[in-house]
Amino acid sequence: MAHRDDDRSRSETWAFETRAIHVGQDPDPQYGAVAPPIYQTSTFAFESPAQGARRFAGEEGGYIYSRLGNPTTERLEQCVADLEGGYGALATSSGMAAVSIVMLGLLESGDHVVATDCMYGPSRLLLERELVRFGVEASFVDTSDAGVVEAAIRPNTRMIYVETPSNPTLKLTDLDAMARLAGRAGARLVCDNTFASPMLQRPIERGADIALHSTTKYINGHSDVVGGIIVTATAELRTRLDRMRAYHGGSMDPHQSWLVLRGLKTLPLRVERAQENARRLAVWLESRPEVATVHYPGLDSHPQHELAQRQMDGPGSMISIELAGGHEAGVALLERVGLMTLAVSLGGVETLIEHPASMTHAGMSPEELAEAGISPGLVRISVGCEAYEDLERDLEQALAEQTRSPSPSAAIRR
Ligand code: LCS
Repeated sequence: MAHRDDDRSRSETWAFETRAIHVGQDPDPQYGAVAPPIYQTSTFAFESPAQGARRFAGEEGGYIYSRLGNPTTERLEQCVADLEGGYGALATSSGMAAVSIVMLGLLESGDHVVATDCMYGPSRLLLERELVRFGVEASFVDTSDAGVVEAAIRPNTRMIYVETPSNPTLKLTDLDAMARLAGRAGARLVCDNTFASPMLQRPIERGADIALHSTTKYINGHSDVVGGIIVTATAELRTRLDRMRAYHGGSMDPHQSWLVLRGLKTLPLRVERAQENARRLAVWLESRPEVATVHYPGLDSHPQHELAQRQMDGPGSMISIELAGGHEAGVALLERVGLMTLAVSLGGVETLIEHPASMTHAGMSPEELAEAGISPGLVRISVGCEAYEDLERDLEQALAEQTRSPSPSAAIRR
């Protein structure tokens, strides 16, 4: 099962890099295959009717049906739970399945949630436009200010939901402060840890009840799988969300799990390389006259640089910039980059660039976007693992071109 076992005691002496490669990834006991087998099956045979009955009654371990559990998926769950310092994990068919299983599994009619105002658009819309139909209320506030969160807490607040660093503004939320507030309020602290990955931030070690991810991003890292994972601090939470995952139906499938497990082995290498590129690119961008603001927690100019150093093991590889020329200049940049790919998503080995207000966060109203600090000219870059010089050269030519002539689409509009 995907929780602490004998493997765990061995892993406690291992560094993060070693655990990413070995926890849950012992050679296959049947043939010694070093790469874990993909148990590509929907269902598992019982030896007898009595055994089937015992498994359904929970009196005997073993597998029943892949929506409920699968050996390949459990290897991934064991590894990510270990990397996050959690009790156990539940892999899901997408990051949004992880978000919705956590919300559906833990919230009841009459409950109130305090959530980060600037977070991945659909996570916010799920609370704001859908769960409201079931009597769940949410306040979206600037969770980077603990005082604001404290003031938003009501007697019926049952969850503090944070995304740190936030998508796409790279604002940070102080997890120690949130854990204290949640503890006092009798609420659960849930952290979407997608932007940091367990390599750079482990919310459960800071008192969160749940850390969740879109494994589509850094954990898999190759832009070839959509997936998610929920890590719980306790056995009780894992049991509760395991039940909700069974009803919700958003379990990760074995082939998806195998691919994510393969990507996970190189998480430390990829994160280090991409972060090094991002650090250099952020400094370079800050020096450019075409760029008005660079949002990157690794810069001294980031308002929460000190918190980033305290709470994270590195600032990561997501950068947002606002161009001096506003929206039009942002669009022109997107049109002129060559190496960087114009696409949503993030956390892959290739550098991606997008425009949040019209793409990832398009479901939010202009007022909500303004409140969340997502300006019309904000451009988000997921820095990848290419050679740094090639990335700088690509942005250099796209920005230089901008000062020479207006954007082709701006010309068309005129
Ligand atoms: N949480 C965060 C912080 C995300 O960035 C995303 C997806 C999700 C959850 C949902 O995960 P999914 O279901 O897509 O696996 N973020 C995306 C983005 O910024 N661009 O495209 C998807």
